[in-house]
Amino acid sequence: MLIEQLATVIRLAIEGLDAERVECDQEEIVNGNLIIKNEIYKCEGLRKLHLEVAKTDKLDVLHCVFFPDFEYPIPIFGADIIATPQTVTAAIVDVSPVNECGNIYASIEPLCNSYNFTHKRPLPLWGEIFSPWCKFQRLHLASEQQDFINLVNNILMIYCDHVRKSKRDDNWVNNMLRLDDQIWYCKSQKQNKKTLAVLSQWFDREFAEKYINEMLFDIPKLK
Ligand code: BLA
Repeated sequence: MLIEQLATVIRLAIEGLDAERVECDQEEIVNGNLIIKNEIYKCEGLRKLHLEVAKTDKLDVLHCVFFPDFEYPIPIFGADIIATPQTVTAAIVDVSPVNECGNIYASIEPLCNSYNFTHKRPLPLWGEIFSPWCKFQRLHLASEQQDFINLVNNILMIYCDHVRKSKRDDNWVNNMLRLDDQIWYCKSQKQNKKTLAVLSQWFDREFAEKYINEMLFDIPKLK
């Protein structure tokens, strides 16, 4: 199944970064038919690598964001998959730019341009945080689901190489601009009403909002 296979691809990438697991309060949430599993890691260059897999009888979700340490010239990796028992209604992957994040797009652009999916979807307005090579589509065909797994794997190979090679930037202005870009990324993601809508079906509104603000898109702290 797509979500399990993607989770495996992401975990292998995390292992390749020698990331350290960080304990969190909500490693497993069970609520009736709903099971959510959260894994959080950190490594040099990334303040938080978050993989979440949520399963219900109606909807499966994979949510993943690698948030950089803003003192490193590293972009944000993000992926989100929404699947019903019938099909994959949304599959999105992107390496989202921040100020001065090196020349990673020289490799990301040709890779992403070599994949063409048949059921493309338009990004919402808040999606301006994504790079021009962001992929967002439905995946009805098994062959396209496999293509998507290969694409994510290839993107992560480029991204993780970039993380391993990145050195701390001692230019204060660059660091502050990257901090600002990451805050803007989180704020924009919070404009996605669909995340809150689904979480509010699973939990009460207060918990859903806290989960979005503290677990999914917490803002980096100034050091
Ligand atoms: C869309 N996100 C969605 C949808 C749902 C969720 C139900 C609508 C699916 C559809 O239109 O077919 C729900 N996503 C969740 C929930 C979680 C989640 C509940 O991650 C977590 C528990 N969203 C992200 C990340 C990205 C992202 C990291 O969390 C991208 C890197 C993107 N999700 C994203 C986008 C849409 C979406 C662009 C489409 C929004 C739209 O069409 O308006």
